[in-house]
Amino acid sequence: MTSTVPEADTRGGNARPTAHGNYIGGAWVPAKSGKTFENRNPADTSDVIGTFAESGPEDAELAVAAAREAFPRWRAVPAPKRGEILYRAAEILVRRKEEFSRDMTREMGKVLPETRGDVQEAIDMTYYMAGEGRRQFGQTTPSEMPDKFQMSVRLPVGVVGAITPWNFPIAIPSWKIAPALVCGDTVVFKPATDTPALAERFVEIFEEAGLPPGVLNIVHGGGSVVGERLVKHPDVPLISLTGSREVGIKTAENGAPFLKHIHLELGGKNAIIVMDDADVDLAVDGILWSAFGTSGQRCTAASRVIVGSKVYEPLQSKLVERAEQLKLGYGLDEDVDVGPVINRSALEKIHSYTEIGQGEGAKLLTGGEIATENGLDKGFFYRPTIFGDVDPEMRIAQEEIFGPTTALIRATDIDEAIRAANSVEFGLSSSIFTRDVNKAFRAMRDLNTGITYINAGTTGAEVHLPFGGTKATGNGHREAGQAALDFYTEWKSIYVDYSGKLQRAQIDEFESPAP
Ligand code: UN1
Repeated sequence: MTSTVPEADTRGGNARPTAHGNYIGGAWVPAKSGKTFENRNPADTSDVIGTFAESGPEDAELAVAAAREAFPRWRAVPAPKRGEILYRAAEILVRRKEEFSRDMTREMGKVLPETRGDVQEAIDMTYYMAGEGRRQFGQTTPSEMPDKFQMSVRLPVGVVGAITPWNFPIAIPSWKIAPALVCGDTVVFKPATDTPALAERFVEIFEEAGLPPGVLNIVHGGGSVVGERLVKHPDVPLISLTGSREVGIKTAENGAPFLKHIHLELGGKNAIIVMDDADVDLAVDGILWSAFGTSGQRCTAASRVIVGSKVYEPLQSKLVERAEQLKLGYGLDEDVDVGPVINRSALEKIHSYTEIGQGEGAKLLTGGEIATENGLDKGFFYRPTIFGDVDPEMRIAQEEIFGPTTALIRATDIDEAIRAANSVEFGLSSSIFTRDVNKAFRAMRDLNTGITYINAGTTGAEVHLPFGGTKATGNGHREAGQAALDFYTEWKSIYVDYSGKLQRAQIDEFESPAP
C-alpha cells in the first residue's frame, strides 16, 4: 500500500507558490484588493498548489470592459483565421498533455488516466471547433419572388461569461471557450475556486497560440461575487454555466431582466438499467466506471442501478466484491483506482447521504465511511458505497450526491425499469444493458434524458455530439457538437432584392408565365 503522499510532492509539475493573478486585457494582474486565496491538494491538504487572486466585482468589471473592447476587432477576424488560432492552441495542449494531467490530479484528485482523458477531451474539442472556423454554415433558399436572393448567416453575439466547475477543470472550460472563440465572441472565464491552476494553464495556451489581448480573460474568485457580477452585467449577453440546480435557477433569475441568453448545465441522477438478459460482467464493469470514476463526482455519474429481478443477486455480489477491491489513494500513484473527493464540505455532504440512506431503511452493502487508514486522513477520501434494496422514491435515489455512492433498485420488467429511471427531476444521462434489440430501442425512445447509452455506462460523451439534459438538468440548450454553435451565435436572415423594383412579400402576386 503506497497511499501516503510525501509532503510537497512535486510530481504534479509546475507548482506556483506565488499569486499568478487574473488575466485581463492580455496581462496577468493581481486582484484590485490585493487579496488572494490558497488552493490545496485534496489528497494531502499539507500540499499547497498555490495562491490565486481573490477577485471582487471590480475585477470582473475590468475583465468585461477588456472583453467588450476586444469584441469588434475579434468578430472582424475571418472565422477560418480564428480557427487557426484554436488549432495552434490544440497543438500546444497535445504537447503539454502529460504535464497538465499531472497538475490536474494534484489539484483536484482524480486519477491520472482520468485527468489525461480530461485534457484529451479539451484537445478534441479545440480541434473540432478549429474546424468550425471553415464551416459555420447557414442556409440559402429560393425566394418566393423573382430576382431575389436570400440566406441566413451566423453572427457572434458579444461577451460570454463562462462559469465552470472543478470536476472537469479543462474539458468543461473547453466546451464553452472553444466554440465561443471560433464563433467570434469574447470571453470572461470564471473557473471554480477549487481548480484555479488548471484554468490558468488553459488560458496560457491561448495566449501562447496568439489570441489577441482581451479576447479571453480569466477572473478568479467566488461564484457569489465574480460569477454573480458577470450574470448581472449588462455588457455580458451570454452566460454559460455548469453547476448546481440552485445556482442555475439563481443565474436564470439574475439574467432575466437583461433577457440574456443563458445556457445551464446542471445536475444529474443517472441510472443504469440492467435487464435479465444482459451480460452481467460487462454491466458490472460499466457500473464501476460510471459510479466510482472521478469518485462519483461527474454530472453523468451512475448513482442508481436498476436491476432485473433474475440478475439482481449475482450482480449485487459481483459489484460489491469489485467495489471493495478498488484502491483509494493519491491519483498519481499508479495502483490507485479512486482518488479523493474535492474538499471537506463535499466529504461531509456525501457522508450525510449515507446516514440518510440508512435512516430511510436502505441496506448499506459496502462503504459508507470516510477512509482514514494509511495516510488517507491527510485528504478527503470516501469509500465506494453501495446501497441495496433501494426504493426509487428514497432521497438517496432522488437527490444528486456527487460522490462515490450508488443505489441498487429492483425492477421486474422493462416498463418498471424505465418508469423508475424517469422518476427523478434530472434528465442528463441513462444507460441500459440488454441483448434484446427491442428493449434497447424502447430505452432509446423512452428514457427521458439528453444522453442514452446502450451496453455502456452513463459516462463517456464525445465532443462532436450534443451534451446536455432534459428536465431540471438544464434549460434546453446543449453544448458540444453543432449544437454549441446555436448558443454562441445568433442567426441573421438576409434578403437581397436585385429586381430593381419594389416587391412586397405576401402582398404582390407572382404572375406565372402564360402557358
Ligand atoms: C460532467 O460530468 O460534468 O461523458 C461532464 C462524460 C464526460 C463529461 C462529463 N466526457 O462523463
